[in-house]
Amino acid sequence: MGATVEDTTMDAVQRRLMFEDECILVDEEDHVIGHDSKYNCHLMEKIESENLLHRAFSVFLFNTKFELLLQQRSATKVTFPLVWTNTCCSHPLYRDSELIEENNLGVRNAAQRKLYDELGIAPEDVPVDLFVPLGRILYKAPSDGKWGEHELDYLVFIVRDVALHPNPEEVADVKYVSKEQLKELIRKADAGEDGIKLSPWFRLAADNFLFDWWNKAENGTLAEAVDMKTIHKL
Ligand code: DMA
Ligand code: MN
Repeated sequence: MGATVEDTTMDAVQRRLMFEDECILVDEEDHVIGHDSKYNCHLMEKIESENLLHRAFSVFLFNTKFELLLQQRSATKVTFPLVWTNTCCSHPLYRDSELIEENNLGVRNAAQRKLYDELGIAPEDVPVDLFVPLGRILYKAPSDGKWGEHELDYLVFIVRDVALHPNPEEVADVKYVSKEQLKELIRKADAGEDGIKLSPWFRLAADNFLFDWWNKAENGTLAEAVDMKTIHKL
């Protein structure tokens, strides 16, 4: 599909990524079946008419006090602008280094790349071996009428103290939260207080897995939570 008049209002940086980033298309069992532009993969019309599903990841980074780093997406993001979400979300791209399935290395390589792009976290601060992929969810979520997500999303934890240099093109704000502070944020989002909005994938992760996994990370039993066989259809 060609660009429409409306697309010319898209932020230039985000527009470039929409056409440069080539996402990995998968079936509902997460087998690679092809690739398509980030643009096409996020157009609701294409998602519905061609049933496009792409691979994604969501990183949850904790400091060593076990506070979770959240980001607020920038106002220029095409999908879900200004919503609060987990540390970093993006897509492994259709390139050799990010297609490696052994030990989910492709996803871990992509996570390291985007933590630098979005939050300026040095790759040596987040070695790929420290990422712990815990599970996969499959979900669909409209953003506005035109854009949305239909993803097979890898949920990945990492515990590290890092230096942050957020990229304003991507990130409007950041903050670390305790479990209690996150519960309060969720309450506010539900009540529509303070204009707080949470991303749909973060909400699904929080409702289904996050707090249990967070406890296990603190107790040193996170390995018990790993289930990379099931794909949770949420
Ligand atoms: C896409 O995130 C991934 C998920 C899990 C929603 P995004 O829109 O932030 O991607 P990108 O950072 O590549 O624009
Ligand atoms: Mn996506």
